[in-house]
Amino acid sequence: MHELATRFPTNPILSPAQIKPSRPDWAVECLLNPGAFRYGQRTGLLLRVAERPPQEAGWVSTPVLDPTSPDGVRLVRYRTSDPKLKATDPRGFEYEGAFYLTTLSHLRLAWSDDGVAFTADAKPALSGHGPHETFGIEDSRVAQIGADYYLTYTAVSQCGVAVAASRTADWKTFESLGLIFPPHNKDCALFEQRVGGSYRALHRPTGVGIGGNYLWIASSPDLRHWGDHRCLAMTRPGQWDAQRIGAGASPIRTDAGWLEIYHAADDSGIYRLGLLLLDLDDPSKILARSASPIMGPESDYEKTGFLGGVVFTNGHIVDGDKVTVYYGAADTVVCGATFSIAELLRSLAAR
Ligand code: MAN
Repeated sequence: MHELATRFPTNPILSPAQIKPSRPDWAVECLLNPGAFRYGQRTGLLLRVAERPPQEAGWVSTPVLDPTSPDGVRLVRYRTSDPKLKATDPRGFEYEGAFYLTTLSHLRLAWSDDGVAFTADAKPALSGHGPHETFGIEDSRVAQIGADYYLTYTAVSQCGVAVAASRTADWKTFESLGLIFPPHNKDCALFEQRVGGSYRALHRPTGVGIGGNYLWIASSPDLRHWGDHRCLAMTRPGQWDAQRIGAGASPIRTDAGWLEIYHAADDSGIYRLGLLLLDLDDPSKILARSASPIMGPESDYEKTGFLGGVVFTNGHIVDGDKVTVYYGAADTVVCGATFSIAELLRSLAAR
């Protein structure tokens, strides 16, 4: 792999220990996958904060939002020795056919004057609400469209994994736009301007049986109702993007086309980043795709953690030729890296 990333020397830039839990009896287990945006002179990150009660030996316990409980939360708790418990992935478990996440995530703002040193707010900006977010909300993408910021994020519940959207103009009040893609769907990135008169979104529906974890593109007249669905890119057997692929943040408009930084897992579950170049006038056409990743887990903080071997991005800031990618490393800490857009485009042309 030819690495094109320049990592921040100060990585990781934010870790769980720097974040105040949303309840005093919980611990922040993972800090990951931030959306990124500019607001005035500052850079903002919308972090995913994954929490749970401190774990006791011999038990697995996870919080689930439940409006019928007195404090709005129910604790799901099983003995690790229970033969009905199936727990092989640190991110989730299954009990008698019902699936759960091991942590409950909310979205938290962090602010910076230089894009490198960030201070996180003490309280969540957005938490799960309603029946489709009882297992929390995750991995926000932030698109600036006109004067508004549109947030798309994963809404998880027993009903499935879906894409929810919200809108804000001031980062203080958020208007919910509800679910824009039903289960199973995630990794939704909006284009920040209309193409051919309509809004566009990249998203990742997952097929059971026939189909897979493929990247799709859709169109909308109003950013709420989506149609004209097309399968854009599939996984590639045997390659670094064999198991699943999904969009990162909003595609970057360049003279050569829309440049999308996407994530992919290989057959052993290692997450890396690569590129798609889409036609400017018809982004359902792929002009080029990375033969090899532009970045993968290399540093210790990317190789070991809650889920080692993960580099995952859903937020970046573009400044001339420079794109600063904010990413989750090992699903545990938040990091930054920069790329030259010209160099990224050259890596596609060099094939
Ligand atoms: C999924 C999501 C992400 C996570 C990666 C790697 O794609 O749960 O939030 O970062 O897996 O674990």
